[in-house]
Amino acid sequence: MTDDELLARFEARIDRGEKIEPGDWMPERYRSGLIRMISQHAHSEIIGALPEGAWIPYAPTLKRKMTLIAKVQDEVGHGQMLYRAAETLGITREEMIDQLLTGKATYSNVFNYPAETWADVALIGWLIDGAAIVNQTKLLLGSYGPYARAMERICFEEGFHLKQGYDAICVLMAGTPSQRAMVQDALNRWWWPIMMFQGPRDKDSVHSAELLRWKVKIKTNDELRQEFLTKFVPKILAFGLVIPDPELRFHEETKEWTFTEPDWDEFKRVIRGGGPMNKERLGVRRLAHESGRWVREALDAFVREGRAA
Ligand code: BYC
Repeated sequence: MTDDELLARFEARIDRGEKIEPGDWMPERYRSGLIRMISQHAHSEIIGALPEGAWIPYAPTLKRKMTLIAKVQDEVGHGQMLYRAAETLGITREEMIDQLLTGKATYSNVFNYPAETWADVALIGWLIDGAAIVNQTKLLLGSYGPYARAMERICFEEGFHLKQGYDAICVLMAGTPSQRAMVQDALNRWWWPIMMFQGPRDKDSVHSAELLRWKVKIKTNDELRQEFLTKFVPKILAFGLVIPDPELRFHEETKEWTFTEPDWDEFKRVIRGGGPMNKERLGVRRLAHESGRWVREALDAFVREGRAA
């Protein structure tokens, strides 16, 4: 078959809703686009464990500590599942980790900001995991089998993350005035990074057109942002919290939100390494990677000797 015929057959399979599996023919740009997106997603899970992970020793109660440990462990597990899904496309885990540690690969903008108080931890669990669920429940309908299947497990666990974050917010909002003020302060700082979480505006999105055509993405960045607002703004307001955007408005006629655009120059700076916490986050990962070197070397030696025996 010619390349054009192979492409037509590949696209027809996607149109019929079939999953593409690792050994199947796929266009090179489908493969490389998936590697970029899945590995970036994996890095986000691994780095995303850090802001909350740092709060484990300071969790206010034993129950919160146990819950947070479980959540952070889940996030790292998501990273491992996603690295495994990306490996089926012909890249090794070592290559992906090297890209992360050398700053060649990027990860979600939101994890380059500090988690200053316990309310930040609660808010991350509620709204960042909430935004992630909006995104990931679409990705599980995606065309690449291993990524879509990893998403099933991940979405299931994200549901628990969201509930524990919401529960922590409920407790703080039913608490003292200073606890409520702490949540408001966290919301003021996290609102704009969260508004950027679903990616740049559709008109500035580089990869969307191709990824949508091949059903790697199911919704556009703007559609996901709208869905997040529809789901969460009423809940945020129901707590009596104030969203730090005076322009935020829902329009009944169009069923759409209008809002102040976040600072997209800041977004670009942050994802390219210029955020307040980029250096620290990567520094922690590099240290962890170095500390684990002896384990990797011991395992390699074990496998080599096992083969030789
Ligand atoms: N942050 O063409 P576009 C979690 C980049 S972790 C950083 O629209 P695309 C959690 C984009 O890569 C789950 N960079 O891209 C963990 C591209 O740059 P490059 C995180 C971003 O791929 C622990 C450029 O901007 N979720 O939930 O079509 C604790 C142009 O963008 C971001 C995922 O990873 C961003 N926010 O669409 C708690 C979901 N947005 O690569 C929670 C999987 C865009 O050309 N990923 N960029 O240099 C996706 O769904 C899509 O990749 C995106 C972006 C919607 C994020």
